[in-house]
Amino acid sequence: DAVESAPAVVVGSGYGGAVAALRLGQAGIRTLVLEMGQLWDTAGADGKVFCSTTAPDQRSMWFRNRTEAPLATFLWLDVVNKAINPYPGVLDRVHYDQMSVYVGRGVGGGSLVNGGMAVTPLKSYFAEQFPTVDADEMYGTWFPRARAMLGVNSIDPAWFESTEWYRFTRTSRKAAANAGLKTTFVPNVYDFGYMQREAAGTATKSALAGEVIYGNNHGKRSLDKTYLAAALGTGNVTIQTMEKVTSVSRATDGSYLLTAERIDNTGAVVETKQYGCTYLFLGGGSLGTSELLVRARDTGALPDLDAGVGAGWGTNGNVMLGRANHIWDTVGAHQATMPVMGIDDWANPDNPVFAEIAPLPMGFEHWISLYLAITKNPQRARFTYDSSTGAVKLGWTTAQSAVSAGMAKKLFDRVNAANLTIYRYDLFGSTSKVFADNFTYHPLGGCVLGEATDDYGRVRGYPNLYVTDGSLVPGSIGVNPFVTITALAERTLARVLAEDIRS
Ligand code: FAE
Repeated sequence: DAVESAPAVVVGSGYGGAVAALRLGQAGIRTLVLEMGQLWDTAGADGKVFCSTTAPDQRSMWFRNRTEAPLATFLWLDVVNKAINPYPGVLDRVHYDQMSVYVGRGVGGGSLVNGGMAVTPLKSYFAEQFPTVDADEMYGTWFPRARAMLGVNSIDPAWFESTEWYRFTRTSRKAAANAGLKTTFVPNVYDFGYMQREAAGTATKSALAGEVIYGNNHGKRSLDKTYLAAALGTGNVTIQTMEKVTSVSRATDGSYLLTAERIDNTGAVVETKQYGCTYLFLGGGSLGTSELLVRARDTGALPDLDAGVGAGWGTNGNVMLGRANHIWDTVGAHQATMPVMGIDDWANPDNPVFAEIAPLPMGFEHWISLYLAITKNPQRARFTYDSSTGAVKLGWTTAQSAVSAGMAKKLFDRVNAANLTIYRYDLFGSTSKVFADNFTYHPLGGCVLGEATDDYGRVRGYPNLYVTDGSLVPGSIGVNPFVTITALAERTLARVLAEDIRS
């Protein structure tokens, strides 16, 4: 087969991949981005690119017969999920033995489906997680650069206090305050000016129309509108879609070889392609990058990869839960899909938790306060290669999730006690399931910075091979992770361009 060559190849177009693509393109380096999902720029028969959470169709999920939303049931009824046709939809739920992981698929990766919360971690916790990284430089240079490039903005506090669309957040804030807990506004990449126009009826509704985990048609500054648009604008970057990289190896001259499978809308492999490059940047996310490298090491394709490849994986302590409010504490039939506030109890040494106040836009009053808690769960797991099936498995166990659930319970027992409220028992599929600790939105680790790589994301043992995504983060960062992933990628690219490529 013919090998298509480029000086640089980037695998994946999420945060890590997008930063690499832009900075390489700006440096004048011809760069090929390989993305397994599709480019989301074409409207369907309904005139929309993406479908909403309330009326999901084939665009919602990655090759499924049925949607798999995080909230499985309402009043124990199977009313949330819908039958759909298998199609390369935008949200995937990857099932491992005892943990499932939500990830975005498409040009922009997770930025297409996430809640847009753009949170910079506490400096002290960042320094704890990345002891070899200069935290002053991160907070002085790379975090500000990431926030500016991502288009981070904040909700107007006066509008927040008055709009019906955030009543659910104000109700949760009151419940937290009654328990003596601190809440804090969190910035977002959704354009709040646009959202105010949605509320005023002068712009097409998106965040105010239930759009989020299956994509936003308006208002969201996803990576295809920021980093990737700028990358394409350099004229040096090409993005190939619907191509999944399945293996990586090294040629005798030290260049890298990749195999990619191009699929069609049915998922059938229509072409197997070979790529060659001098510089290879892995941005397939914690799952994608870890899988490629673990397989490469354990099949002997890249035998010198460090034993740390595949290790240090965590869920960022994610747990989802709902509380039932009193009849007089309404949450509103109208809810914006972009979270703007969290309960910040991270400084509590006995039980550090940061819990985002999550929307549950069902179009009617349901009195539910929903939360996505980020707990400081110290448990970590490892990816392993199963030579009998060729699959890469994740060793995370139910018992490890229980640690997160226990921490979330400790915090929300306080909230319930202070408010004389109870949990919702009907949301996660079975009567005993109050804490949804069996999935995560925040897969982190598998190729941890300073362990499987050097302190800049250079993969140990393999010159010109770099990791730029969430697999660098050691399982926990205490807040929603994409600002950290972006800032670390900016730092890596600056260093690599100066020391390895330009010189
Ligand atoms: P990611 O964005 O996952 O990008 C990886 C890309 O690589 C994807 O486009 C894949 O399709 C592609 N890919 C993977 N493997 C291959 C392969 N072998 N060949 C070709 N392409 C491949 O990685 N984070 C926040 O900070 N704030 C939030 O509000 C927030 N909300 C979230 C809500 C949801 C529903 C989800 C799922 C996630 C949320 N996150 C949030 C997490 C955030 O989106 C995630 O940490 C980042 O997207 C991870 O960035 P990476 O660059 O690591």
